[in-house]
Amino acid sequence: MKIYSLLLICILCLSACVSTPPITVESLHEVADFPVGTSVRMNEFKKDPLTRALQQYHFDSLTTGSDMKMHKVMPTENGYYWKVIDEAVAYTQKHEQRLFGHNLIWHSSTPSWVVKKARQNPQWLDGFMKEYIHTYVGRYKGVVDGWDVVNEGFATKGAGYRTDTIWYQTLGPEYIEKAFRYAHEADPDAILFYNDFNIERDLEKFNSMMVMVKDFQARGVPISGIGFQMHIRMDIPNEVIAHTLKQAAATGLQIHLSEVDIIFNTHDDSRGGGIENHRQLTEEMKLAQKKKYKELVQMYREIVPSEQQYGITFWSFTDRDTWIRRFFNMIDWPTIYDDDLKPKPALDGFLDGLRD
Ligand code: 9MR
Repeated sequence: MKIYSLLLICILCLSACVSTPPITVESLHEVADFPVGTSVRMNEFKKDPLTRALQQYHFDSLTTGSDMKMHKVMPTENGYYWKVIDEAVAYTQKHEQRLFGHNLIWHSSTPSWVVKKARQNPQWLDGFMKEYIHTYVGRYKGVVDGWDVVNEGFATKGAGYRTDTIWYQTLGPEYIEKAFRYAHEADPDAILFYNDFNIERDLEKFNSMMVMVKDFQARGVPISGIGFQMHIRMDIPNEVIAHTLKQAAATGLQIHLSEVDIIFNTHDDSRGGGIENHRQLTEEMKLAQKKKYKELVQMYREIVPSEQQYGITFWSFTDRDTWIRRFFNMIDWPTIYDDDLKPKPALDGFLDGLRD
């Protein structure tokens, strides 16, 4: 009996040590004067004490990487699935973090039953969207701080709307405006974002988005922010990023860097479309990435007026968990923590950018 008790104590001590090693770097959100967040995948996250400890230490905002999308909220026509979202709410409330809602309408997370039904009966889609947004945003009114109302509504490359989506095909570009109006009706205080990728570097795409944003502002469509996903690459020129950030900030809207990571390799934005120019992360590359993170944070702080700084959110904060490897099927090291959950120079770069 004694031996067993001793063993149990040893195991408990060991697991306590493993789960909470001392964190020796400064806390990002404590140094920042705007919210700093990360995305997490709730099911893995809740079973991972070390990642949770780091998350609680560094961040005061949380986005779920997948759990709040339509294919998770309404996988079938039979009803809503709130369980994991409620867990995210409980977690953020317990740890005094902001919960960000990603996302309401996205071509890529529209469940197949919705596509099928809209094809059979186009009249149905608008009413469905209204009910979905009213129910969902209404349920988390005052709890979810802000929403990506429409995600990636513009074409992958160049000018114009994304047309390969049931929303555009059925309702025309007006689906975007409708989604904002429905979200605002459900929670008039929620901060409502249009969110997209490559808008910091593809000027045609950025300009298309800006035409829409300015039109919304002129007509009183309730948009409150622009989300730059900011999945960038080491060689994206700072001048281009600064230019787009400046134009976006001139709207007076909130600016969220909503899915930040910085890669070395290249890809063509399609699943499996990665090109591995780099197979190993050298010391030189780590330092270059540190500099790029610092410059990104500096640009955000210098260009976006403080009252418009909604915050910076990482899209996973460890190389172990990055979506880049899975989606593009290639190696890369885009984040601030390495595969062993050790801080990288990139983390110091981010802190330097916050301090300078
Ligand atoms: O990183 C997310 C991944 O875990 C999900 O499986 C995937 C589908 O829901 O979405 C990924 O996140 C995407 C985000 O929602 C929108 N911008 C691009 C992100 C990476 O694909």
